[in-house]
Parts: sequence; C-alpha cells; structure tokens
Amino acid sequence: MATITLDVDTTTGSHPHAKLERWVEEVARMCQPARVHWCDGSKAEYESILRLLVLIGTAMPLDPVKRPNSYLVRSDPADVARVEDQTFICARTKEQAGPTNNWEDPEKMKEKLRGLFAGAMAGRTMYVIPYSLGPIGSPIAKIGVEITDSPYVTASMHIMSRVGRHVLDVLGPDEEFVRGLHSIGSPMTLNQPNRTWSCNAENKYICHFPETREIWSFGSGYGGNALLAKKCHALRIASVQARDQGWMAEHMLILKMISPSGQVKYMTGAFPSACGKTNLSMMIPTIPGWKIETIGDDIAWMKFGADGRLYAINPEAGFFGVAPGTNMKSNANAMRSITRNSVFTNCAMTFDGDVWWEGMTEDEPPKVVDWLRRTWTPNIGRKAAHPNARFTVAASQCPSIAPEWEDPKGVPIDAILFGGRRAGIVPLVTEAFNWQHGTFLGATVSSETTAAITGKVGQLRRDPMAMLAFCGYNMGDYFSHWLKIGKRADAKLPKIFYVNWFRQDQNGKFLWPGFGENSRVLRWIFERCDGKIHAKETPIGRIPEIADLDTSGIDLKGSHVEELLRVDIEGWLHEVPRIKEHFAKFGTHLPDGLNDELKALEQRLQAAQK
Ligand code: O2Y
Ligand code: MN
Repeated sequence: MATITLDVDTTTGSHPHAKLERWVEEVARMCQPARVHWCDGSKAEYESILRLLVLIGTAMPLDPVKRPNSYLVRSDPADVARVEDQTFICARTKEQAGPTNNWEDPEKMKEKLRGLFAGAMAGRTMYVIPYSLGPIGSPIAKIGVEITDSPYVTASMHIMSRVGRHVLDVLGPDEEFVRGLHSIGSPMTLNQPNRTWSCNAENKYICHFPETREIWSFGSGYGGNALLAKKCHALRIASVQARDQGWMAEHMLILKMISPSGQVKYMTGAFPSACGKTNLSMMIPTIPGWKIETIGDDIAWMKFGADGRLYAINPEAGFFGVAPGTNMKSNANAMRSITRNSVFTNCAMTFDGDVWWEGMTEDEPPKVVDWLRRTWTPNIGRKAAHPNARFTVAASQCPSIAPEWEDPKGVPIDAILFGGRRAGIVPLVTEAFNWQHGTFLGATVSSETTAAITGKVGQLRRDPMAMLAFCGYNMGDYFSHWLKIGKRADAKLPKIFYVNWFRQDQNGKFLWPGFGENSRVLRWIFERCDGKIHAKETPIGRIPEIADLDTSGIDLKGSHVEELLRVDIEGWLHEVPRIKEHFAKFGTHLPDGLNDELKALEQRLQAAQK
C-alpha cells in the first residue's frame, strides 16, 4: 500500500475518534491513495486546494479586479448534473425504498462498490472532511465525514458546509456521524492522458445505505452526486433520521418576512426545480416598507421546540445555485453575493476574464469562450454556459442574509409554502384548511417541465413536497410521517399554502409578473398567519378575496386578477383522476388521511358543480 500521511495532531498521539480513524484507515487500505489529508477547514487550506486546481488546469482564476478570489471550473461534458437513474436507496428491502426510488440489495451493492473503489484513489490525495450540517453545537445540527479524492469537491465542501477540526471537537466518541465515501473513480496511472476533469462516466453510482447511515458515491465529481453533505446527507439520509427521531428534513428554502411595523414571520417553501426557489429566498419585495431576509435557499431541517412550534435551521453554509437566468432582475442578491470569493462551474468566460451565462445581461456579449472552451458568438445556435452551470458561494456573503441565520435554536416557522409551475387551474395562492389538507397539497405538488430540465416542455411531473429525488425511504411512509407530525398533541403548527406564479392566459402569457411582486402574495400569507384577514372558502382551499391581494402600483388588469384566483371546478374535477393515479403508486403505504382528503376534495367539487 502507498505511504499514508495521517495529517493529525501527532503531539497528542492518535486521533481521539477511534471509530472515525478506523474507518479512514479501512477506506485508505481499500482505495490506495498516495496520501491522506485531514481537512482543518482553514482559509489557508482552501487557498492551497484552489492553487492545486489551477495548477492541474481544473480551475481558472478570474480577473482579480472584476471578480476577486474567484474561479471558473469546467467539468467533463459527461459529468454535468445529478444522475437520478444511477442514484440508489439500498434499504434492506425494495419496499422500504418505495416505488419512487431505485433500489438494490445493500450487500450486493456493497460488493459491487468494493470492487469499484479498490485502488480507485491510486496516485491521488484522499481528503477527510469532517463537517457539520447546521451551526456547530445546535441541537438540530448533525455531523458527517466525507472522504473524497476530488480537490474540487473538497473546496466546494469548504463553501457549502462547516468544515474542520472544530467539528471533531464536538463529536463525542460514541456519537453517530454519517459516513460519506466518494471517489471520482479515476486512479492516476502511468501514461494516463492529462485531463482537467477526471470522472468515470460509465460507472456512476450514488448509493445510500439508510440503516447504517452511509453514502458511497462513485464516478462523478459534480454537484449533488459528489458534495455528499448536500442532497445525499442533508436530504436522503437525514429524511430517514428525521423519520426515526420525530423531526423533518425537507427540500425547502427558509425566508424571513418583515412588515413595515417590524413584525416578523418565517416561512419555508418547497418547489420543484426551475420554479425560482433560490430567487424567492433572496427576493427584494416591491411593496413599500416590506423586507425579505434569507435563511436558506434549498434545505430546511425542522424540529419541535419546547413551545410546540417547529424551528428550522439551514443545514448548509453556502449556495450552489443555477447560474443561467440569474440576473439583477431575477435575483439581485445572488448577483451581489457572487461578486467575489466564488467558484463558478460550467459558465462561459469573457475575454476580459469574467464569467457569463445566458440571461445574465440584457445584451449578449459579442464573443465569449463557452463552457466547452470553444469560441461562442450570439446566434451560433448553442448555449455559451451549460444550462446546469452553477455558482458556489458562502451564504454569509448574501446581502439579504438574516442576522439570525446561524441561530443554533433555529427560527420558528409560521408558514410552509408548496408550489409548482402550472399553466392552468392552480390559483395564485391557496391556503390549506388544516395540516392534513396541507400534507395532501404537498403530496400532490406538480410542475410542468421546462426544456432546461428534461428537454421536453410542458409535461406534468408529480414531485411530492419537491422530494421525489431526495426522499431516502418509501414516499408513502414519508407522507405518514408528515401526518404524524401534525398529530403531536402540543403542536402549534405552521399554516400551509400552495402558490403558483406561472398561471397563463389563453395566449400562453403569464398572468402574474413574478419576482419581487411575489411579495404581494407573501403579504397575504403573512396576514393570514396573523388571522387579520378573511379568506374565501372554496372546494380546493381558502383563496384571497380580490380586494385583499395588494395589487396597487402594478399594471395588472382586473380580469387577470380574477383569473389568477379563479377556482376552475371542471378543471379540478379533471385533475382528481390524475391524483388518484399518482396516489395508486404508493399502494398500501399511502396513508388513509390522504385518500380521505382526495375523496373530500372530489365531493366538494361535485357539490360545487351542481
Ligand atoms: O445538478 C446538480 O448536481 C445540482 S442539483 C441542486 C443543486 C442545488 C440546489 N438544488 C439542486 C436540486 O436538484 O434540487
Ligand atoms: Mn434543490
């Protein structure tokens, strides 16, 4: 085996975390790296990893005046996004993984993975990254350790989570931590061609072992496949921990809304991809006197406090946002966050050493280098940036970040929002009658696909609670967990709402202006939480009275507002069998409460039709 440098405190002898140390040794024996580096999370460490990435051609420093301390990384075209068809939940039985996950027997999968990982890190450095999801020491936070042979992943983990020795200081010898093992699956051998991004495109496996709280990821170095703290730990494994321990791990933004009189409400929101979740979390309201601050843009962990309220933390420390479409109109706070200390992946590069992507500027630049390093000019017939190009930046750099975003006790949630992209029938905003009805709304979340995600436009995809790709167990049981949360005797639960910014007129034009104007809808939600305003009871839920939706100062026809809030009874009756079909997938795991809600909806609609 190669010589291993255990970069630990040799003055005090061996590492105090014997279990962790044993696991690291076991992995090193299997993967045969040239060296082992224990990450301390320091700035110097981050800088030295980036120097290395520049040296090997993976990263390019951007112009230090235009974009100080920032880099552009270009991946292999075969490694540009999460691979859902190669993502597995290796629970003991297929039924435990449920109908929406790929499943493989844990022992069989481990055997395959052991074969793939054997010698996979030869010639490379194996980084050991202890991280905390959530503020260190928070009662809601959890600890994980990722082992990876990718310096890009290590640098990204520095931004996206809280990394370093201080994490180990709070990890007791018997405390549970999630083990994440990652390799790009490309050992360095003699005569190997010099690649700036190595991966193993033919053998990608993103595997979760919920019983043992393990993640094994092979072959990809990109995003959600490789930064194991994010989707793999903070959602798939955490959702299982949350089920077992009575809390919630959700694919939700967290925002704080402040009224002109200084009253505060905290809201979480779950939206499928391409619905503007990051933009909403950093939104600048257009209604005078109102403010939005950001707690998180992607994941929320919620636990009951002693007062019976649900308290949320953002387990992450950074944003890994989609670059294309991000601009000063859609998300000024994101644009201001990424002016420095940022890593960009698969964006285009301008000739003066900055990054560019479609939609970033009103006018397209005359010429850039595209993400595949080719010259790009407008009208060339292809994109300059990859549609899944990303920015990675510390949350602390966001101008709208709330001062309490790292409060260890979390923030008390007043409202939970669900939403999707629907051209018809789903009103601008609907309030659930109660928690069970809200769970039903979440379980039926649907969105019409955009070209950026699937290449197919307008197909309806059900994405319950926006967790379809991220629930680490049977989704039917996940619905039951939601209902169980609502049955806690002393619970003071958030209200649940469903929003749709994407309703269109007969000509396919959006009826609602979106972006900062969405604050008008959040204001109605805010005031409903206070019980200050009345809402109209309809068969699908509670809807604003037209007069209560603040549309002052926007150019919106009265007929458009009516259409945005119209409950299309015939359209909803047509929706019912589609929901039945969706629910049928979960078989006996579908909780009765959701079937009851569906029946009650149908009856209310039929009564309204008469
Ligand atoms: O394609 C990837 O690897 C990134 S996916 C992602 C990144 C940040 C936030 N959300 C997502 C997602 O797919 O929901
Ligand atoms: Mn996400």
